[in-house]
Amino acid sequence: MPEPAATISGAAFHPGWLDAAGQAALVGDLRAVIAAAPLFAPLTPWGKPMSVRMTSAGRYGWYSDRRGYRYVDRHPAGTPWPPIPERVLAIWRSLVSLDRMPDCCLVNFYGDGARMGLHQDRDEADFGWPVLSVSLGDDARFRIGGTERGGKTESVWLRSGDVLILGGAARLAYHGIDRVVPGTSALLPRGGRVNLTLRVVD
Ligand code: MD6
Ligand code: FE
Repeated sequence: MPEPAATISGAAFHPGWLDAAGQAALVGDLRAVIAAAPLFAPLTPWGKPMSVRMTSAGRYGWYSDRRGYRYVDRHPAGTPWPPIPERVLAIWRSLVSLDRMPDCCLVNFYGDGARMGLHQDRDEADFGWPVLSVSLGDDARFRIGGTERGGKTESVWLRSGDVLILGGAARLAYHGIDRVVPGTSALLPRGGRVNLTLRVVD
């Protein structure tokens, strides 16, 4: 597997992994995913809608409501999640593995003012598999720390086309998005940011 250009708190950072044409093609694929499985704002376990709107592709989609965080096999409308686009799977094959494909591609959309608080990705069964993230659209400040809440953190700007992989000792690192800067990318005609995360679920 290719060496990352940098490591941030143990996460492998591949800035500019996708060129402009690759990013635009991916946006086209995601339009089809969102047409089949519209974005929605999950409720936190405390009953408040998240500022990030989400949907998923794959065998499982990530979901949250008052009953907590979990993976479900249907969109809230009752329809199956659409398949993960081949172009997305190709990124996983290049950077993670040929032996097992992800079960879920979570699609996060950040409009005006959306952010994501520090969290761990730990709803999956096997932490031996990394989580791979792809950034598209406006620049975002990503914050990452250790495996304990309240520890030291560092931040990195994620730009359109960047790939970041949380694996190994960083698999359970706390991380989040402090802010997204409007107008920093022309990829999405109405602005905003999309983040894809690929996960092996079970
Ligand atoms: C985001 N990313 O970039 C939020 N999770 O919008 C994540 O929550 C994330 O970047 C697991 C692994 C990589 C990530
Ligand atoms: Fe995460």
